[in-house]
Amino acid sequence: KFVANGELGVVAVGFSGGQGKAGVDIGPAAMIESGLLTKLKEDLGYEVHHDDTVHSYKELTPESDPPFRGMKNPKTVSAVTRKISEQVYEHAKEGRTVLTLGGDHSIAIGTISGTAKAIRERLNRELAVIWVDAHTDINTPEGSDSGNVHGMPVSFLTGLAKEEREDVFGWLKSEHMLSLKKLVYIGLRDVDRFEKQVLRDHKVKAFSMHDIDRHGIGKVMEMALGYIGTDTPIHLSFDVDALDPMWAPSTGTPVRGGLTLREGDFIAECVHESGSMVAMDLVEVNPCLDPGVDNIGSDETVRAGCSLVRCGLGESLL
Ligand code: NNH
Ligand code: MN
Ligand code: MN
Ligand code: MN
Repeated sequence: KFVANGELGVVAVGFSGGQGKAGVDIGPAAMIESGLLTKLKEDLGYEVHHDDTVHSYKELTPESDPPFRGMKNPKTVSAVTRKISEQVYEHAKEGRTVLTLGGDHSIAIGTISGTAKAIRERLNRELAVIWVDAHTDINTPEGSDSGNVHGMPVSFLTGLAKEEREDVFGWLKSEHMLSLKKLVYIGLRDVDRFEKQVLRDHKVKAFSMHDIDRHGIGKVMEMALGYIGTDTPIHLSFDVDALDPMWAPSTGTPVRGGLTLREGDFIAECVHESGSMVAMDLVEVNPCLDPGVDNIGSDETVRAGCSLVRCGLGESLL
């Protein structure tokens, strides 16, 4: 068993190019300023490895980046996720648990590819991914209605979408990839028609809000972790929009009828408790989108994001 060594690698990604709304790039700073990393050190006892930087990757922005195969900012998102992949890999190869704070969900192309590569090299194992989200983010460029790459990361990571061009995700090699059989979704409620067909064609394991209502979150987590098995490293990719907008209103695409904060925390706790979690992403916190007054919506969303991270890293253990 791959035991956690008490070391945590943190990558803070201030990036919003995978979608159209400004502000998701300040999500990580908001979570860090609210004291998240200090808590992880002082209360949870992690040895935190962080470069004290919220990376914006501005130096990687190409001069011109017109749409390609319908994708918006293709070269920018490719270059940024390639860099994130290396950063995450460098942490993971040392046996550190890796926490990535986003940023929009396109950054998972980097985080998951970096973890997958390190886990193959270090443990000779394939990675499993638990993707907690209102959305499946499995559009191919041609299947996407929006052209936003944050709706496509899973298709590139699983090889459903392929592109030869090195500067448009062609850098993704087999060692970076994830099997569609090792993917589990939780919290779905806004899945595009094209994506539903992909889930059916490939029999992807998915627990929608309907399944959570039917079975309860306890049973759903039992089934999700049972499907993955006890001997497979897990990357938890948590989109804050999985939570109901009541708890996380400040996000780019809020969808009503979502998880309570407690259900979200419980998911993260169960993944932690499995002892198999090797990495976690917390993405799509956008403090600039606030439907409330006096920043109440963004404060609550940041608070919820921090809570999910702490639960994933073991806060609730007695
Ligand atoms: N499915 C839509 C798209 O591809 C929306 C994706 N938006 C998200 N995903 N926030 O988590 O554009
Ligand atoms: Mn960093
Ligand atoms: Mn997402
Ligand atoms: Mn989403």
